[in-house]
Amino acid sequence: MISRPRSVRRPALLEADAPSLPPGQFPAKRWTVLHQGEVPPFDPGTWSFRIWGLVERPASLSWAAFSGLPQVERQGDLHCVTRWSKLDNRWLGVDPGELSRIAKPLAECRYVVLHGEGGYSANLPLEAWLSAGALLATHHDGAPLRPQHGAPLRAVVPDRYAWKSVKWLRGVEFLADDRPGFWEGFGFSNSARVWSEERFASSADG
Ligand SMILES: Nc1nc2c(c(=O)[nH]1)N[C@H]1C(S)=C(S)[C@@H](COP(=O)(O)O)O[C@H]1N2
Ligand SMILES: [Mo]
Repeated sequence: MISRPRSVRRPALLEADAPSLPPGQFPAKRWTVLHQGEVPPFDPGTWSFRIWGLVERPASLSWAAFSGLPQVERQGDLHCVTRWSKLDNRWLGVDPGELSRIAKPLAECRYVVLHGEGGYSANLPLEAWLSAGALLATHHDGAPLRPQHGAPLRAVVPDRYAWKSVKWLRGVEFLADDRPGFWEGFGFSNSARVWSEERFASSADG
């Protein structure tokens, strides 16, 4: 699969305003809230984070244990397929590689499925999950995530459309073969790369 180059023709004014704007997106003035269903409650006493599938050591971490993992700060934009982009975010959270260090994915593992509260999910190649600035975020711009934005934990995958940035993240499943998540099963792109505008499913989708 060949991605289109990053430079895309767009009006000079827009480019100056938002140098990190992918094709077909506009910068949101406010941070939109977008999701299926209700905002789930968070109880730190019963919350757990599961790592399972094709791993040597499946794990279930309490909120206390998860909070003890090393944290990193990372910039990353959210690009919704409905065309708004939330730019200039400073996230704090856990590097996805940390989960691999804990659970040790087997050699044949090639994909992950990110599982949110209540059955929402999104799939990614393992490679994409472990690179490109992805993060398991607990904080945004210096403050804990707000409930409607995924507290206590959300995925941030800046170079894929934001439906892959699963809010209320409760686990990661490691797989040998790809398996579509929630929107990928509804005609949206499986790969969902933002910079090559992979919005909808097509034969070139991978
Ligand atoms: N659990 C869950 N995560 C989700 C969604 C959802 O419906 N459920 N919607 C996705 C979509 S389509 C977008 S655009 C972003 C929006 O994130 P925000 O509400 O923090 O802006 O969340 C993503 N993560
Ligand atoms: Mo979205």
